[in-house]
Amino acid sequence: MKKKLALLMALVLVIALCAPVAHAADDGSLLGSDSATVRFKVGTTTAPDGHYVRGLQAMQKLLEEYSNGEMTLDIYPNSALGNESDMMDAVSMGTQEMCLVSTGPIPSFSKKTANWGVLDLPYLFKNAEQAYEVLDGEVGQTLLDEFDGSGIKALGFWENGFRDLTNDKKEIATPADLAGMKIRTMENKVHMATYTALGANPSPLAWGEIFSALQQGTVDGQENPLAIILTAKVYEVQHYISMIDLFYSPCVLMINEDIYNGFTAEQKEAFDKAAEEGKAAERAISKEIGDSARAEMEALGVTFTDVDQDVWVEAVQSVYDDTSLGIDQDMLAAIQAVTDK
Ligand code: EAX
Repeated sequence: MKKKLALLMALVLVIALCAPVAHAADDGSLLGSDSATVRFKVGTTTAPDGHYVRGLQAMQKLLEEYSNGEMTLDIYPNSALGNESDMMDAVSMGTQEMCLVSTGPIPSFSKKTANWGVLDLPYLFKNAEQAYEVLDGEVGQTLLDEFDGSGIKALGFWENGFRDLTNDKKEIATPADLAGMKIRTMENKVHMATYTALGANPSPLAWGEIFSALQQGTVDGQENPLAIILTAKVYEVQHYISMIDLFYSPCVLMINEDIYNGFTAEQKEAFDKAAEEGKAAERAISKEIGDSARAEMEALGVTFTDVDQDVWVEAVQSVYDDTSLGIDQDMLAAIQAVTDK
């Protein structure tokens, strides 16, 4: 009997050792199973407990499952592989396999991707469902296809979220309260034009540089979805949050184009399926973190201000008329056909 039990325990141990297990490494990366032979380094600028990384972990698991353990992701959070525009360059050149980045740097990536600026317009979508309808539909596919031949295969729209405003000076309820304040924006000209229209002084910076800028007071505020503000601990240095929901911010999963085009039919099927289901998982996690973020930060002493968004919508209308921004009007009309329904 004892012998049988010992044998059983030995068997359980062997199975446990062979089972693919993802694990965290000393450098903060979240590596896939050791046994996988086809591995992709994927970078994000966001925190390990944030929605980008948890979504990628969901994809990591699915990819291992669908490829029967052959393929995996090695996830590098917190800008460990560089800022978003550097990672896009690295993926296009093949020195990094994958990244999950916000759309902020995309319009300045290439001539063809300049028309992505339409997605950066303020108050373009009223809710996430409208955004999903557009981004998962024809307009989204047209935008993703603009990457063809660039070295990057853009796979799909994951979620960053609606962007709200933080600062450490005072409650901000109207654009007038923002007058002259220095606000960190993404390195994106439509976002910068929007803050200029609101009367603020936009200061474009890569995400990795903003924490110290906020701490040292070289900028007064910044904007990001609540899920990012919470998981990146921005609330430690910014004690006021205004619920302006100014932009809906998607993020995009990217892989080096040669790697993607070199997949066998089976690898492509496994990868596409894991990426598509990873996207759905990530959007759900984004909602879950976002929904509880306000209460969590209120409990930590952050002051939230609900604003009359109509006043803000009105204040940014000039951005829609600014022809110097090169907004693709046909694409805007196609998006508004959905959002005006
Ligand atoms: O992609 O730069 C930003 O504000 C982004 O929201 C962040 O890096 C996540």
